[in-house]
Amino acid sequence: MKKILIPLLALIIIGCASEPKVKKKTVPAKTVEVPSFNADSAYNFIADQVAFGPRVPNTKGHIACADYLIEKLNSYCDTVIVQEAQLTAFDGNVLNSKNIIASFKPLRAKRVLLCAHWDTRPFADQDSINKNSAIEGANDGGSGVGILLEIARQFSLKKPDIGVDIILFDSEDYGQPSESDYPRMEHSYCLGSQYWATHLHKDNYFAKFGVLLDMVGGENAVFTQELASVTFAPKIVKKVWNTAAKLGYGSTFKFQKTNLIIDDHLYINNLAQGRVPTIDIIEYNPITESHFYEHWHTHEDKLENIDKNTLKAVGQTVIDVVYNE
Ligand code: AHN
Ligand code: ZN
Repeated sequence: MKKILIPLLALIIIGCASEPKVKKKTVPAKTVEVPSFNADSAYNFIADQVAFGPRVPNTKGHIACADYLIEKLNSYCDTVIVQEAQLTAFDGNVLNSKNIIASFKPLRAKRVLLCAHWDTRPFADQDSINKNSAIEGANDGGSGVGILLEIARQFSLKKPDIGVDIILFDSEDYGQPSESDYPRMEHSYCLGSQYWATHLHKDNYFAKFGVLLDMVGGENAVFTQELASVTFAPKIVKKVWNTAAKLGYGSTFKFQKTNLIIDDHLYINNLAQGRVPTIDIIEYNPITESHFYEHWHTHEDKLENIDKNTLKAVGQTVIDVVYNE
């Protein structure tokens, strides 16, 4: 016993004696100050959009809202590119479309993409009345953009280390209604994102991942893990849902897998050659037949039905994800 103990003690003593007297540098745990997402501000950005009336392509409200979004993003971001395109809808109308692309640190290689559609639906085909008039689109169109404008405002006050692109896609919601006299057209939704994914605003564009926000302002909304998101970007789904849980939004972001949704993320994943694995944060409603937001494509999709708690849960989660990247 002694034979072992003595050399061991000697080793320890020598070890201690040879220890330099300078304080050891401890590697600080990676803690980043994450800005607080202001849901009142996001709500006001939705109110601003709604005040233009429906944002249906080729209408006055659409043109005026585009100017507003470009001006706002120009005031917060380093660069703004407007990608214009004439896109033919299922009914033969040519939609004068604008994808609005705003960037922080446009030259930084390490970057992420945040996106939402900004146009609104020209019909209320899920309503029982006035089916042929355009919806207000506070949630479906307004909410994702409202959150992204508030995120842009926060990033202008304190820039994240990585590059960030914010894309507001146009002509997402001019899709063919399920009951339609026109011949069936595949891929009639998401025309703006289909255009972007096949005509990238920069050659060789690449982002580590993308997050799409769609119908992110409903009262008591729940967000589940949609199939295309889980298939194309499983790690991003985990990252975002784990972040939400960490922040205390576990009852809003449910670890439940749900069916595929045809939305902008599907075209980014399918058409942009794997350059941006993208997830969709979109309300899943277990009660409605469509499983979409209860007022989806009806005239009840209006400002008074927007819930600031939902905006906060989504906005804070996305900000946290970006700052911890
Ligand atoms: C369809 O309605 C086929 N897909 C959902 C895409 C969408 C419409 N998101 C908002 N409005
Ligand atoms: Zn819609």
